[in-house]
Amino acid sequence: MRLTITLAMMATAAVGLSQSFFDDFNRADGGLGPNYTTVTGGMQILGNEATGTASSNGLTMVNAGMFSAAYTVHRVQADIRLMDTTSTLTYSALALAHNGVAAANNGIFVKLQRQVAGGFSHIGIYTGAGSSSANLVTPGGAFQALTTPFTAARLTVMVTSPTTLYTGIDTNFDNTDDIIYNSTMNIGPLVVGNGVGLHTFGTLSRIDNYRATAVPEPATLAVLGFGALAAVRRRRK
Ligand SMILES: [Ca+2]
Ligand SMILES: [Ca+2]
Repeated sequence: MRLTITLAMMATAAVGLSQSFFDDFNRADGGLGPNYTTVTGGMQILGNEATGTASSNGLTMVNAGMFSAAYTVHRVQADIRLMDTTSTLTYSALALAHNGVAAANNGIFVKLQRQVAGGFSHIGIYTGAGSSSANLVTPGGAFQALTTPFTAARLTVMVTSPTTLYTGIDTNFDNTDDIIYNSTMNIGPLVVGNGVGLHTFGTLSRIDNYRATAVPEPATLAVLGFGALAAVRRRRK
């Protein structure tokens, strides 16, 4: 009886409660500041936007302390854009459900990449700090061409069920996603966590208005709890 009451109270408490971390990067050029931790590579502020420090893969995480311990960060969103339309390789990436480990099969890492001249031409729905994985399956492939390239968009990456990852691209900033991918996560082999992050390959892609949203959501907690258990098991080995 006590369990039933407790669960009901939790469900009630969950309604309407969420936490957000937001950064518009509107401050002096230089480091991202104390809210971030570099895992590999590096990020900087340039012209009130976030961008990479080098043309290399990488991962920078938002510090875990930005969210209450019992909350699950289930959604990350940002505006991304290109500085020009040349063919130079560059990308902007958002990390979600991440444990801060850069190797393949750790966390989610979604990037929009300029592979050919004209605009963001490809999407990579990856793990770690940009690795393809058989444990994160997207129809059309982990790395695929976009039908219509664009130079700016709002990218949303969200855990929508214990096994499903949603990626939405809003190419005209009207808050309706115009390109959508639903990926299947094979949690267990894919080790997830409760972290979010970002990365840009080179300085020709930018990230702005970065927002991560956390909720006390049982379904999502189950996903991340499983990942945490897997991480503990891995450490014990
Ligand atoms: Ca800004
Ligand atoms: Ca739209």
